[in-house]
Amino acid sequence: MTQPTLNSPSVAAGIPTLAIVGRPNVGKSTLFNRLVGSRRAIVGDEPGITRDRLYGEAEWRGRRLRIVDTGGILPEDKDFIPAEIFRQAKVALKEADAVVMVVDGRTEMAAPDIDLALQLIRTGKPLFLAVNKVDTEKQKARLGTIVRSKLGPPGEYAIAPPGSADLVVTFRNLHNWIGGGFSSEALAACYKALKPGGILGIEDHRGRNDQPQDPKAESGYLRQDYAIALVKQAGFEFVAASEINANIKDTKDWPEGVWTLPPTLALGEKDRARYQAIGEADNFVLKFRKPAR
Ligand SMILES: Nc1nc2c(ncn2[C@@H]2O[C@H](COP(=O)(O)OP(=O)(O)OP(=O)(O)O)[C@@H](O)[C@H]2O)c(=O)[nH]1
Ligand SMILES: [Mg+2]
Repeated sequence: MTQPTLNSPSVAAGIPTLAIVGRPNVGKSTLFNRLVGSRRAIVGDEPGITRDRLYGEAEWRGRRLRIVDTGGILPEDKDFIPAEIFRQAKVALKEADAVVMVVDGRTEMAAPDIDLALQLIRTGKPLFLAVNKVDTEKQKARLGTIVRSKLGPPGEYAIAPPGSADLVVTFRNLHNWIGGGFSSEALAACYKALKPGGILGIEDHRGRNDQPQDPKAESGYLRQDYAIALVKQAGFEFVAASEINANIKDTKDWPEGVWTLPPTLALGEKDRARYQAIGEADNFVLKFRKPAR
């Protein structure tokens, strides 16, 4: 049984909250109505129909959930989506325990989808992708088959059939692979999965280049030159580096390593405002290529 609640965050305190986000007009409110079991959210054909956050309650496999519908987020075009809608979606994200990103399965994935996905990944919250507007068998066939694979010890390194992938991207994982002692296996798995000429993208916390690299990367930071050398050792060519996720305010000498900074804020309330003002770590974004032959 589902029961709508008042449009207030305090009503359902203690119940896990699921936020529905995505670009305008992808069907967020339609999903909300389906989950909440009512027509409370207005659904419409023009983008920007939902302007406020809307709360409802649902039950899923015997557990109660609070669901939040939000207005569409379009990261690169703040003029098109009024600032208030963007702000409302951010509030919803902040209070969410998990996030569903809805996309329109009939349109190509575009840069704004990737930007939004990156922003959502950075929240560190469990993230689910919902591909909507797949109405016919023909459209279903276009999506292909989705196969989940595992990466990591013991022995699970076949992430995709050999030579099948055009692109492999990995965000803030390389330091974990190094810490876990399986970075060469993981990089070899990326190499193997890629087609000749395929691209590997790596983002991670950039360490100071005036200090030696800890071979376990326990602070979570990796020197950019160290990362490049490691990936080259796996057979890749270095193509380019981007400063898109750089942060000059990050001095990289924090008591709990990179996790001192948001989004983890490992010290809790201690100096929280200071760390929030610094923001997330200085991150490198590196592009590599598997040699064409
Ligand atoms: N064909 C098709 N249309 C759908 C589907 N789901 C939703 N729609 C339509 O898509 C349009 C947008 O749906 P909404 O639920 O209002 O989308 P939204 O993401 O909440 O949009 P905003 O609030 O404007 O950001 C409406 O006309 C819906 O009827 C679907 O699975 N298939
Ligand atoms: Mg809506």
